[in-house]
Amino acid sequence: MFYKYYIFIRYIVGIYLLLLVNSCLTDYLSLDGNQWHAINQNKSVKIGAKVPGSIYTDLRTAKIIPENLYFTDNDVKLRWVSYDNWTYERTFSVDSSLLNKQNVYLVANGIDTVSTVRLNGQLVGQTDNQFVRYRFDIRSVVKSGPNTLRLDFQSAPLYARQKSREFQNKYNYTVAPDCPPDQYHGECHYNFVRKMAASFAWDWGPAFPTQGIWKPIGIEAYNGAIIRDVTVETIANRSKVPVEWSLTVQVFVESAANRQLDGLFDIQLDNQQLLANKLIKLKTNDKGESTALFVLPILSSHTSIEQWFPNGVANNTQKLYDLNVQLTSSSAAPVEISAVSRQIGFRTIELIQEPVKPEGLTFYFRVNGLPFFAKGSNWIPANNFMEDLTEPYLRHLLSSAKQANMNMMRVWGGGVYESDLFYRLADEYGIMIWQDFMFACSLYPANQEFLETVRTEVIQNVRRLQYHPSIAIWAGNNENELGLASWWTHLPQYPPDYRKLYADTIGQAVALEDTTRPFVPSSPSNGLDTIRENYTAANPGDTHYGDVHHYDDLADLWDWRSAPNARFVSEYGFQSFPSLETLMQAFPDQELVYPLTPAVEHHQHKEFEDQIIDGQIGSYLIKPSKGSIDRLNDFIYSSQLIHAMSMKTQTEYYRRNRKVDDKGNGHTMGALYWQLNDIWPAPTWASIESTGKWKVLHSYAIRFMANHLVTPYEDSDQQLKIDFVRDDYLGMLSFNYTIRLYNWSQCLPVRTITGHFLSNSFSVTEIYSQSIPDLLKTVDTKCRTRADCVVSIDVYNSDHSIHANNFMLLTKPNQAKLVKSNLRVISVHKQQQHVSGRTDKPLKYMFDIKLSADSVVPFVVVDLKPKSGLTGQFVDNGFFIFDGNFTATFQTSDPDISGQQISDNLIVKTLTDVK
Ligand code: BMA
Repeated sequence: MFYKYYIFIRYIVGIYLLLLVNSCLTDYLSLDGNQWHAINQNKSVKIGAKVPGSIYTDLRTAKIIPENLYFTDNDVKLRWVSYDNWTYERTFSVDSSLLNKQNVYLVANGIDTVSTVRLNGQLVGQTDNQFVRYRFDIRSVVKSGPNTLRLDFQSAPLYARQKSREFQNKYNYTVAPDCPPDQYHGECHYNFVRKMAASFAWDWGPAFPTQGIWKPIGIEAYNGAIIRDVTVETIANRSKVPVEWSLTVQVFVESAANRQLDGLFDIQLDNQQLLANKLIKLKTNDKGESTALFVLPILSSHTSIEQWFPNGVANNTQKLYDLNVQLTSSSAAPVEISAVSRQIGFRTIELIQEPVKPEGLTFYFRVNGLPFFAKGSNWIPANNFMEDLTEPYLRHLLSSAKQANMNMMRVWGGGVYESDLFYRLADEYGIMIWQDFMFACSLYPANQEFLETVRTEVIQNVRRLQYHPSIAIWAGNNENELGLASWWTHLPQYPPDYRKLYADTIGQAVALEDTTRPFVPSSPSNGLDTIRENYTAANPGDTHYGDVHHYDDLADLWDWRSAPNARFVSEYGFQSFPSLETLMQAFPDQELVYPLTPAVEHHQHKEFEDQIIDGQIGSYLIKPSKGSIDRLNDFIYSSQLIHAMSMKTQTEYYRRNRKVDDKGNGHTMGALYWQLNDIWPAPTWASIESTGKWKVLHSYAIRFMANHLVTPYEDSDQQLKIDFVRDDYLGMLSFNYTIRLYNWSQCLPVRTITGHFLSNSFSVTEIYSQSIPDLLKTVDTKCRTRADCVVSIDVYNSDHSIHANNFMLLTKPNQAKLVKSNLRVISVHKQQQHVSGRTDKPLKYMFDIKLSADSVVPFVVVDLKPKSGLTGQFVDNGFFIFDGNFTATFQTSDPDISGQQISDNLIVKTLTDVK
């Protein structure tokens, strides 16, 4: 206690002394805002512009291009924007105090992408990597009076084409692939420009190859030095109870090149002083960088640290601590202070790859020493125009992931390293991040110039993001090792180029910058076994090792046996159509008919995929007939059910398959479906539409990713088996189960079977096994065939604090003897209690929607009429009504929505409504 006071008093005295000698903060002049102009090459267009921003949104604001950039084929119609070369320009003036500083730098956190930077007509630098922060020395150029900053951009697709040509001329080979499939309406050679690959189009999104200043830009001026980044390592001493931690803090400092400086460092954790006035002699390298490293023990007698856990794991707390680091440049006159603040979490993370019999290695994560099953999805860029991405929308996406019981999300390699806000929200919501480096579905050049810019990109982004407790793993790229083994096998240069990039450049940089996390060279990869095979495995999708991506659109998608018995499935998916409400944002009403029109097909980038969706609907459900908007709605409804059921089938299997059988099958410890979010209104793999609306899949994910899952399945010899999966660490518990067999035509079960079982923490337990024909025989005429009946299962623990339920179909729905039930809405009521989060989170208002039916009703979808103007989500969807009643929940953050409005706009749909 006394020590605490001593440190505190010393700190206060220190600050006072500093102020006495006239200290000041380093200067920062922001150049963000709307004082910019954008001008095209022939100067026919000159408009006001905004930073951070991009040319498309600036032209939209100026009303030169339409408001709705994602409308029908605007992606193609507006491509001229990206073929022009744009100039961004603004004037500004500076204070004389800034001019007198020894170091004056223009710092651009993100330039998109290829530009020449001039200040007052003088060249100060060039940029060619969207993912890199640039720092240009402008001390001798900046002046009093008006200054003019000008960035001359080059068209990114034209630059990429030119770079690819130059590469071919110089090295005599091309770097595959050249151009995307025609259906993408995309641009070629994204591998030759360090820019969001998906901005050249993807199989789920349009090409909008932007130009502009996409992150903050400004002038930093100081005499001493500034803190650029802070990285941390939290090391647990688990032999002590409570666990004692040591915190390693590395401070990255910038100043002029090759300078010696005295730096006084202060570090606080949640206002507790961990380090006071520590003098470090700093020496910058020729890039002007230096570091200071501190190892700070946190004794439990001082502070008892609460560990950070992912969503739903162990005690499920995402405790964050404020880490404040301050550097006082005492050799500067007057004394200067640079201070940064980071929110950190205390946790350890490990990737376990240990041999298993008969073949292979495990591949799973341990957080704070506990194994957890990674449940989640893949993240794509949420907008082509990052300036359009708002905090409420990001919160909506990440909190929706949390609500669906996800604990991990993969930031896929064809997008961007996401914003600081994105990772802060992931920290807050407990979503662990599998972070790809931004390389996807392509080979890349490996000449010196390219490797150098990648090295800078990796170092900067790892240092920027490293302190986030949410980040679990770094991965070199998306599917490039797979491509090397499967598609791009023809050139001897490719494997060595691949190794230069992912092993020698990215892998080595990560190893130096972040010792706290694992690195895998690619996704999918065989993990350690890929490295044993010199980074280019013959079969990177080997299910005995590492992670796999699994797509088989033509398979029997509702049969778990179509899924691979793999260690970790980091991608699996199927497409569906977004709701009418979302489609209406992109298409005029006359296009909203079934079969699909060419205008709607324009947003389908995957060849034959609409026919495949149709085929899958025909195989399980009822194919909608031709017609207007209602028939299209039938098709949307059906496509979303196929989608939700196929992801349910696979995910439940992956979770059951954690259990190892006597042949050594099992060990699955991760399931991240493809994909969480969308970029525009289109048929894609997403569970959340581009308007933020949940598809049926998202509601299903809440259940199939819940910590307690009861999962029925049919095994060989028509055996019905039911497993109970527990992801909690609550110890041995006792549970009861109730299995009900229903005839489709009535609400009372024709047979009820009960039982109980014990299961332990983090386990998979088989709770029931019975031959389906034998089971049906026991109810005689009520379930003469499989088509007559359906099964529901409930599991409870003794105090009912844990409840899981599920259903099991005994035939495909289109073979089942469904009856048209009298399905009706009984009432819509606002719940008295709102789900409130902390003050920084929006309130959620909940409504109960009571439904009633006279027989079993499968796949009930509740929705609001398009154009209702009401925003929110139905939490349950695609549900079954077994015993005549069901209460669905609607949640919204809009306090003004009333039960009556919901009731007036409610649409309830089931399978027998499809015409
Ligand atoms: C995967 C991804 C993406 C793609 C998705 C769907 O392989 O890595 O490149 O969008 O499949 O095809």
